[in-house]
Amino acid sequence: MSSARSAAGRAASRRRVAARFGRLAAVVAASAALALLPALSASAHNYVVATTPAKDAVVTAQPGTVSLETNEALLDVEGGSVIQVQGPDGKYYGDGCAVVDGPVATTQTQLGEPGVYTVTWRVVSTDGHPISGTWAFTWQPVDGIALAEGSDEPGACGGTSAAAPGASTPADESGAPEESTEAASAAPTDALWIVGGVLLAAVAAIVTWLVVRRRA
Ligand SMILES: [Cu+2]
Repeated sequence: MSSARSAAGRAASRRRVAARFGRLAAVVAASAALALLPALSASAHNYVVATTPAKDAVVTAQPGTVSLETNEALLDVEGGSVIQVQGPDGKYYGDGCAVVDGPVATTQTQLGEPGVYTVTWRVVSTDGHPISGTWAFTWQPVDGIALAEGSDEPGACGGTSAAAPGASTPADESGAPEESTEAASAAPTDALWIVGGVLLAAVAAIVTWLVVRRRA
């Protein structure tokens, strides 16, 4: 009778240990997730929330400007913001120079030959990393609108762009640091957050393992 009772007691004890282990595992998973959270937010880049003209829009009057808006304030870095407007004739309309105002980057442009225009942009994310992309809209000027002459050259600002149209990398959303000093100084910060998060998770896992092992 006493041996049966102690066997039952051992079984109950094992169940308690198992339950404790389950709770600990949950705590470890949660703390690992919390530790990794800053790393995730630190590596999140600005993303485009709106463009003018809108993607695939049909424009009938000279827009005067082309702009994009992101979710957060952009960094106004010398030479970091470029918006190139390229016509169906492959020519450039505007100098590619972009003015940053908070989350918005804007360039001046006068459109020429009707057709599909491609906007290629590069701006500097809040964390110092360049982000880039393209969108297109259709230019269907109504009669009587003055059309601009395009330029064969990308223009004063567009000429220095890493996001030049026709480049083999159309969009860099990966956050790969480019040559600007801002990018170079921001990259280690991201890496530190990630390494720190991983280390914290590892320490939490080791502590849990030691605690569970001692109780078992
Ligand atoms: Cu970044």
